[in-house]
Amino acid sequence: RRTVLRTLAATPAIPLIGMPHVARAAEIELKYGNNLPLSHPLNVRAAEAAEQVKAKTNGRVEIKIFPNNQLGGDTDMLSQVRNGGITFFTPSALVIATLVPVAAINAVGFAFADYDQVWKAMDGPLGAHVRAAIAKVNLFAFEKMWDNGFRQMTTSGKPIEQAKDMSGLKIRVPVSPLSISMFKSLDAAPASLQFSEVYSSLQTKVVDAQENPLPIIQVAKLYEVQKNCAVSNHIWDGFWFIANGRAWNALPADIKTIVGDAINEAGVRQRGDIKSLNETVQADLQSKGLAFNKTNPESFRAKLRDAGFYKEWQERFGAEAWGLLEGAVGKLA
Ligand code: TF8
Repeated sequence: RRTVLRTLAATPAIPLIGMPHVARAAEIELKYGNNLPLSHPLNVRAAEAAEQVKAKTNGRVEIKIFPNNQLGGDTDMLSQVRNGGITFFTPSALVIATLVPVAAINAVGFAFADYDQVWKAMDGPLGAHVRAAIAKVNLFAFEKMWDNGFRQMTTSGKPIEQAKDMSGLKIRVPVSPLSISMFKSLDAAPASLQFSEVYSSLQTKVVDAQENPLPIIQVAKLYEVQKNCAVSNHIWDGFWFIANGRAWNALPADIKTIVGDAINEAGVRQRGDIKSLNETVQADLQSKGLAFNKTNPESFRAKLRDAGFYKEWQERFGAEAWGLLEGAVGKLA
C-alpha cells in the first residue's frame, strides 16, 4: 500500500475536468467473500455498506465484494479470512463453528421460538460470549449478527411431518458437527457437504433432502430439485460478519468506526429483509412447485431429548454458554 501512496504523491496532478467518471483508485481495498448470489439480502445490504464506506471516506476505502463462492467454498473462504487473503467473510454460525465450536450454540435444535428470543440473545450476553470466542482465533466479529433465517427441511420424496419420518433420510447438512449429531439423533442419515455442493448433490441424488431457510431455498433454486418443504423451524441460523484480526487492527481508528457503523447498520436492515421475505417467499416457492406442510415440533424435541442430544451438547458447549442459551429460551436438557 505504501508504494501506491508514494507513486500517487509523485504523480503530477492531472486535471479531471471533463472526465468525471475516472475514479481515483482507493488507498485501502478490502476484499469480502461470501457464498450467496447478489440477489440475496446479505449481498444487497453489504453492497449498501460498501457504498456508505466509500462515500464517508471520500473514496479512500473500498470494500470489494466477491459473491457466490467466486473465491471458493466456505472452507476455502474461512482459511482465506484467517490468513488475510480476504478481509471479510460472512459464514453461517454452523460453518464458523468448525473453527470456534461454541459459535454453533444458536443452532441447537428447536431452541429459539421466535425472533424476539433470537435478537435478545444474540445482541445480548450469548452473542457477546460467542464474539469473545471468535476473537480468540484472531478474527474480529462485528457486533450485529446478520440473519440467515429459521431452517426448514426439503425433500425429493415424501413429506416430513413427525420425527419418525426422518428415519433413514439421506439429508445434506452443512459441514457442522452439531448438525450431524442432531440429524443422527433423529435417526436420519446426514451427509456434510459445503453449500456450494448442495444443488448438484440433490440433482444427482447423492442425497434426497437438505435443510436451509426459505430465502436460501429461493435464491439457490433448490425448488428445482426438491418436492416438499416441511416448515420445521428446527434451527435458527445467522451469519457472523467477520474480519481478519490483523487487517482489522491495522486500520486507522476513524476508518474502523466508519466501516463498523456501516456494516452493523446494514446488518440490522438485512434482518428486516429476511423477516419480510419469510412472509412472502413461501407463496413464490409454491408457485414454483414446492409443496409445503407443517410439522409437529414436540415429536422432534422429544426424540432429541430421548436420544440425549441436549445433554451431550450442554456438556460440549460448557455450563456458561449453555446457561446463557437457556437463560434466553428456557430449559432444554
Ligand atoms: C449451509 C449454510 C447456508 C449459508 C448460506 C448459504 O447450508 O448454513 O445456510 O451458508 O449462506 O451451508
